[in-house]
Amino acid sequence: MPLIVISGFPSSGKTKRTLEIKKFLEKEKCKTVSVVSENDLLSKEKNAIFSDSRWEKDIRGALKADVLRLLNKDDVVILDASNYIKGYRYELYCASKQNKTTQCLVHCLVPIEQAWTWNQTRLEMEQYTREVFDGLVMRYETPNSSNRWDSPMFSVLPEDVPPFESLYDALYLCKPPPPNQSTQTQPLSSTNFLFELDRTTQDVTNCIISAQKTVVTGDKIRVPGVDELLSLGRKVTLAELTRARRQFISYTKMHPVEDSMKLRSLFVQYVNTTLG
Ligand SMILES: *[C@@H]1O[C@H](CO)[C@@H](O)[C@H](O)[C@H]1NC(C)=O
Ligand SMILES: *[C@@H]1O[C@H](CO)[C@@H](O)[C@H](O)[C@H]1NC(C)=O
Ligand SMILES: *[C@@H]1O[C@H](CO)[C@@H](O)[C@H](O)[C@H]1NC(C)=O
Ligand SMILES: *[C@@H]1O[C@H](CO)[C@@H](O)[C@H](O)[C@H]1NC(C)=O
Ligand SMILES: CC(=O)N[C@H]1CO[C@H](CO)[C@@H](O)[C@@H]1O
Repeated sequence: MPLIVISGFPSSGKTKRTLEIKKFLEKEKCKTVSVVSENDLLSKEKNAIFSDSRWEKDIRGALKADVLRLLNKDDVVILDASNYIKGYRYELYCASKQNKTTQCLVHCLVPIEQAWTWNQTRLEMEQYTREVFDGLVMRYETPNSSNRWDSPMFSVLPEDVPPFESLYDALYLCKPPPPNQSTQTQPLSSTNFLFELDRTTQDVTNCIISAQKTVVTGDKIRVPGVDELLSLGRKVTLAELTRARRQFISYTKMHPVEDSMKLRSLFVQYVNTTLG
């Protein structure tokens, strides 16, 4: 009866996690597991669907109906979809509550560029266009375990093994996840930090690229939110910025800074020094 809601960016490994969890519950816990998958409904038309809010809404409705139908049975239901809308996750929560089943959320957390890279390695007809991908990332309402409908929440990073036993406990023993998740999954602050890091650096990159289109080459560039001016002295390419961004991200992951304004300014300084 329990419901597992998967959530994450496009191409963030949701289906992979779904299959891992399914296998664990079937093999180790002798449960029957049904998967309701967005992929089955999106088929080859995902780009068209995610560009059409009404069509998208129909798909969400169909997925929810499938989940509700299965929730009545005595098995685990995993909803493998982006589930990016907060209100939608709330509706699912209300439905499972009404059906007196437990629920938990598995958040597949990957940096945006990694998700995009993963999506690039698939068959062409299965790929998202950049526009649709970016739109989905932008609309993504990040789950927050402080919301009762997003809780208990398990964040799984690409290199993590999903916390199978904790998941099982949360669903069947109604035990909340242990407070010390840090050994299995990243603590919430790091979770948010990765997002901040990804977004902030992407935003700065975009600012620089668009500023370069309007200023005279060599002029200083003002990045909103940063006092000091960026002085590159030449036109830098997107490839250079992307490389700098990747280096900055891997460095900063090891040396987290929680304040996003500070991150912004550090990244601008980094670009200033490495590309200027
Ligand atoms: C992109 O992501 C979708 C949804 O996760 C997946 O079905 C598709 O195979 C992926 N293709 C890429 C390009 O990853
Ligand atoms: C999560 O929700 C809590 C309470 O509403 C809020 O204080 C916190 O900032 C939120 N976290 C994020 C990352 O939005
Ligand atoms: C949680 O982790 C901290 C630091 O690793 C440790 O000191 C503490 O004892 C742990 N708490 C529990 C309940 O395991
Ligand atoms: C960039 O470097 C120049 C000198 O090379 C300096 O004047 C400027 O303040 C620096 N800007 C930032 C944002 O660090
Ligand atoms: C068995 C059971 O209670 N099923 C209910 C689950 O929730 C949906 C919608 O919330 C109801 O329509 C079902 O009757």
